[in-house]
Amino acid sequence: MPIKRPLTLCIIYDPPRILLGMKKRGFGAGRWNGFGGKLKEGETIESAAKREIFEETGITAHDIEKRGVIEFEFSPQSGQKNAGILEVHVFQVRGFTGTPEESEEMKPQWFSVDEIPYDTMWPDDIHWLPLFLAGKRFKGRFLFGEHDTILAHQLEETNVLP
Ligand code: 6U4
Repeated sequence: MPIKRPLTLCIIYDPPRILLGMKKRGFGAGRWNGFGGKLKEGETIESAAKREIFEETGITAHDIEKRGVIEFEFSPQSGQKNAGILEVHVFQVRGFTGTPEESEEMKPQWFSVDEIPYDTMWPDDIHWLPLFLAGKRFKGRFLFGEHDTILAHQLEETNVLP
């Protein structure tokens, strides 16, 4: 059984606008993404989420709510060796203070929800982000192949999140 690695992914949704970040380096570079990353030792998923939001945007999040959990698995053709299974915990940032500022890792930008740049996002986002924006809770699983193509996926609304 491959190991599961928890990651956070935080979406600052302040209707009708959404804050995304252009990832400048590392995993997912060149894509618009939410904010987040790995947990540091001793952190809860929530505290890691708030830390990453601050590090990547300069915003202080006061009120975050878990909205989804998505597992990402990489087939041998994907080229992501030893990635294991990424267990991504998706949060909505409801209350925050501060103004987004560019960091070493991310260039944040507000988008209207009508103009979400799905073409330059992870290919799974177009599946689950509409559920997120509609106020649903969800869980899912995506299998990636070569060039980050989705080979298979499951996605469902749920009220029970881990
Ligand atoms: P560091 O240590 O900062 O260099 P890095 O390899 O850049 O780490 P990290 O920790 O920033 O990665 O985490 C990756 C981020 O990408 C997390 O917020 C989760 C997010 N992510 C991973 N797979 C994703 C996917 N398929 N769709 C998506 N976000 C994804 O929308």
